[in-house]
Amino acid sequence: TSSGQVCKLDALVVGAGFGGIYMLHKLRNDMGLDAIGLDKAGGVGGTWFWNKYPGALSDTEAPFYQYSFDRELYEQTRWTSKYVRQPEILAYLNGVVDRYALRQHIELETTVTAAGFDEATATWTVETDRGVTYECRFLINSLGLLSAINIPEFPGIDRFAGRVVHTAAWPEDLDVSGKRVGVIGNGSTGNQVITATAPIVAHLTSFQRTPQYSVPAGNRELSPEVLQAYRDNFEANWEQVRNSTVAMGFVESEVATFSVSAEERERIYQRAWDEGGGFRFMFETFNDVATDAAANEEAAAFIRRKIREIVSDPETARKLTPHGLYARRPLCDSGYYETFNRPNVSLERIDENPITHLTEKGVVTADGRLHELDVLILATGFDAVEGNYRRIDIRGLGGQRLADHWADGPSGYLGMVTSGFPNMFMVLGPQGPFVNNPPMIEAEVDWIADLIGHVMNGDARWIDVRQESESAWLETCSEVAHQTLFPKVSSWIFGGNAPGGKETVLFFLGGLKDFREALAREADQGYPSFRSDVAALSSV
Ligand code: FAD
Ligand code: NA7
Repeated sequence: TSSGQVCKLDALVVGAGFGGIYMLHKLRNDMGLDAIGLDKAGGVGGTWFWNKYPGALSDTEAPFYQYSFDRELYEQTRWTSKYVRQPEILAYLNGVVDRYALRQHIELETTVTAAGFDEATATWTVETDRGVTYECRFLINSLGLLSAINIPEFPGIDRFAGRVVHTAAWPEDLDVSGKRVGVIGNGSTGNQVITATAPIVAHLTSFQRTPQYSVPAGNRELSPEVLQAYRDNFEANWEQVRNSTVAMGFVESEVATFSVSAEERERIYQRAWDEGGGFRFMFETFNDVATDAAANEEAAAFIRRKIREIVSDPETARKLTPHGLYARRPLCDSGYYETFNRPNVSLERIDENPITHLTEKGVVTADGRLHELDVLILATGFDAVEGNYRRIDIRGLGGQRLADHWADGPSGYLGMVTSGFPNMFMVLGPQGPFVNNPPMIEAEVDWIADLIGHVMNGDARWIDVRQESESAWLETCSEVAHQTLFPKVSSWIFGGNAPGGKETVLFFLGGLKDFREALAREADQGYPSFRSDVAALSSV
């Protein structure tokens, strides 16, 4: 395709990560549609193409951080460790693209800049930075929920003579060995990059704004016997995943924290600590850690005691110790707190002593100290869920802009469609479930494909979700969220972490089982939440 060209298609899939790849496979290979994929990246893989920082690792366990729609593919996949390292996931997704002959149907280094819907022709016209225009009936955005990078403003950052890198745009040529490195941010990513780089750099300074609760990942090699057991139990395991809450491949606890003795609690926390895994610690120990403040405090206090035991310098331990609720995405690590016992690692609490500016030589904090650096790593996260949508000029019925429709915050019925934008779908859009992503992506893509099939088999040219259904779903998501402790703590789960963003309900926190039931209800009843260009969808 060359500049000025107009390319006509049945469907266009934007984004070539876990979501976009499966969507494209579904549309092309199962439904026989003329569909292509686009991605602004130089390769497929989405998250796993971009996040090449040292230490990048899944925090879903390997057997469940993959697709389940093709058993043969599952049987062939040979993960080497309990959590999967970024290069292995990237290789896996490249393998998937080749297995289903999708590569020649994905245009890379192509950014979608605008998309507008024409009611008269029921066509989306999609503009790209390459000057190529795509015209399609169905537009499926799979733009990623943790993809639009967040770069906060630090005065003088342009003057800094060293390198500034964001973890999610990690340059392949960057080797931090022997360098003086600063890391801003200590979320899941900061935790990983700090732990992985500390042993190889000359000096590492962690600029920490908020201390975090983290438990060991317990990462270990997966033996052929263990992998075989997962293959042998394929059906039962995935059935369990799809009918669970966080869909992580373990059985969530049904035991309340205070229903057992203090000794028994300690034993259960310790067992989870030894087994490893952040989601396990939060959801496999007791059923109320994420919902009851007193139960949450018991789990948090256990982690705080561990920090005091692990970190030898009491002042460093104090700086690393979080207070308050344990209610962000639960972290796990490969020796994060231990890293601060290293002589070449220092910790600056920038809540107590903020960064004022950068000079040519490094970062200056409020106490006047200059922290000289060769490389500054921004592990400052993402403009979650909505970020990439806001970067495209999307216009629906009557020329309405998505930015205006989402003026009070992003909204998506069942996380996948938004009113006034007919025949447009979102994979992992706003108010989808907050769970392990591959099984939820499969649930969403299958549902979108079914709905597209339903429209194609009928008389309607387009379908559009009713505003009242979208509003009701948002209300449900808000109610469910407020039954948990998550909204009481600021984090990307509720947005507002990126400049200009505001806190809003971005997820359905009711789990995958309930979400899948909502999808099935909508489809089984003939899509009552939708209207179409003919009177009602049920008449198509
Ligand atoms: P992505 O993989 O983010 O792909 C979206 C793609 O859209 C990107 O390649 C982007 O370039 C492209 N794109 C965006 N806008 C445009 C545009 N305008 N034009 C063209 N292309 C565009 N989830 C889990 O469930 N378990 C984990 O253990 C886990 N670990 C993670 C670790 C890290 C470091 C990160 C960052 C995320 C992790 N996630 C994890 C979340 C992860 O993003 C999802 O699991 C999954 O990879 C999302 O796939 P996706 O296809 O929806 O989006
Ligand atoms: P997160 O979890 O959003 O973490 C971002 C980190 O960056 C966190 O420590 C922030 O501190 C810090 N941050 C952000 N902005 C600033 C500014 N302006 N100044 C100082 N520090 C700042 O992103 P991650 O990439 O770690 O993880 C996101 C998800 O991706 C993760 O859950 C995995 O699923 C993969 P704060 O805590 O806000 O004070």
